[in-house]
Amino acid sequence: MKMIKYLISAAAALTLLMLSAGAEASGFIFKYSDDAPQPPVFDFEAEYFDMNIYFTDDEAGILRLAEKGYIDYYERDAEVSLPDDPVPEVSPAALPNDGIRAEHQMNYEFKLTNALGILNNNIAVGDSPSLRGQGVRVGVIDTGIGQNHPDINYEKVTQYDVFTRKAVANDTKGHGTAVAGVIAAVTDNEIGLASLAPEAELVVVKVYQDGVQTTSTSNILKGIQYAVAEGCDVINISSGMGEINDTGFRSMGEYIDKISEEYGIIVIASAGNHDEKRDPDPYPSDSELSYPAAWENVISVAAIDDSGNRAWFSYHNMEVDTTACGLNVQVLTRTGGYGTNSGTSFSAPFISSVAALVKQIDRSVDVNRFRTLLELTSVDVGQKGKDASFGYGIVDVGAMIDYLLDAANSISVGEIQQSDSEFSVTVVNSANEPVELIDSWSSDFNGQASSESRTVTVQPGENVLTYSGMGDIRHFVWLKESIRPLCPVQTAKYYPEEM
Ligand SMILES: [Ca+2]
Ligand SMILES: [Ca+2]
Repeated sequence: MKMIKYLISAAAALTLLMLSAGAEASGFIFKYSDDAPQPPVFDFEAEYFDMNIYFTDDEAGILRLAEKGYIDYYERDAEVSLPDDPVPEVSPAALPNDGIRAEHQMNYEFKLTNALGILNNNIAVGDSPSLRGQGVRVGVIDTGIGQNHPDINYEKVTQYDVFTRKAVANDTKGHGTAVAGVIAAVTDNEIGLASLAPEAELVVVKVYQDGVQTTSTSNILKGIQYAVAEGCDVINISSGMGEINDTGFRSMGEYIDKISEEYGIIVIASAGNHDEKRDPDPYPSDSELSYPAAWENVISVAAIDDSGNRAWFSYHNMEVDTTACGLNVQVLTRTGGYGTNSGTSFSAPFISSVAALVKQIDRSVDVNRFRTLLELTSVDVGQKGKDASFGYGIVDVGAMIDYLLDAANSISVGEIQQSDSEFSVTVVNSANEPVELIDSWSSDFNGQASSESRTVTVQPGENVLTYSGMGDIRHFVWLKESIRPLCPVQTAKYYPEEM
């Protein structure tokens, strides 16, 4: 298990802060103690985030709180950057501005014929006409989005700029537009690019200021929090930082832990890029880490080239979970055209689009289960098993979707059995992993109705679910937060003789 230990207590941090030169960003993030007097009234200006985390420029103010023992920790707001793109965006005129289509997009062509099958065959799931990310919200914490692109469906885009606090996130760099297009470019509209999740709703949060190439941990944190408030199921962060000690990452990391564990949000980030060309050694020693990608509750996405080798720039370390094409990725440009970009910034959003499809099928899939799905269904390449270059391997979207649908089909529910006033059903889980179900019972005895709905985890094999009651009994099971019911309603009657 990956663990980052924070050894910096509030008191020790004082020393470290004085010693450290610090990064470009200014200000401090601090965690007001849950045990301290509430609500906090500060004698300095502080901006509330969430989880009792605040931002302020006033270090002296923090020190006063620290002396009273009111804060758990504080940390310097630090610089976060877009990974350096190893290949700059080419002129849009160098590429056709229409008809690029899926067959020229390496992420579809390479080992992903099943993905193309999904695009072309519109697999029906429940009430949804097809599996294209309908009803799923994907946060894009980036540089914003171009405001006039024919391959973006703006009706499905929510925008926010953390600097202006307005609902327009105009992209002046191009990075965010490229990332957004990989996830959800309009598909089957005869122009430009295709994507896996064109019906997903994007929540594009601009966390980079115009004319500045870097941002700060507090801005990324604000972006994540906005995406969470907007109900995102998946959050893509194609940014990173190399060091997390005394960098303001603790609060971000703890927040990511909270949203992944409590809300089931899947956070996906770029593994990071080298800034100088190296030979793509297939079995390299570990490279640096980039955060948040290397954080345990984040899916770290590396990059392959068009031959399936590790892209020369891609970070390789044991925190890498998966990989996708990141060399010469066809992207949307902020000015409304098309171009190519390279970098893990553009492989990560492909995995975010995959996660959107997974969430469409089963909302209960969290980061741990998504990682398990990657392990179970990816095409293993490179060293056998999970490795530093490819993680669990190259995603096979079709196999993952099939696996998920099979998991839904793996549940069979027996008829209601009765013994005295207790009822039971036997649920058989023929998958090889536990499945979460909503187990609902109701009874109606001479007009007195009662019902119970509970979440149960059914282990592989036979599981017996029991309930007490009498009268007309009804029972049914749903895959948790899924659009797929698992069985018809079962009914039974129990009216004791003596009543
Ligand atoms: Ca298109
Ligand atoms: Ca491998």
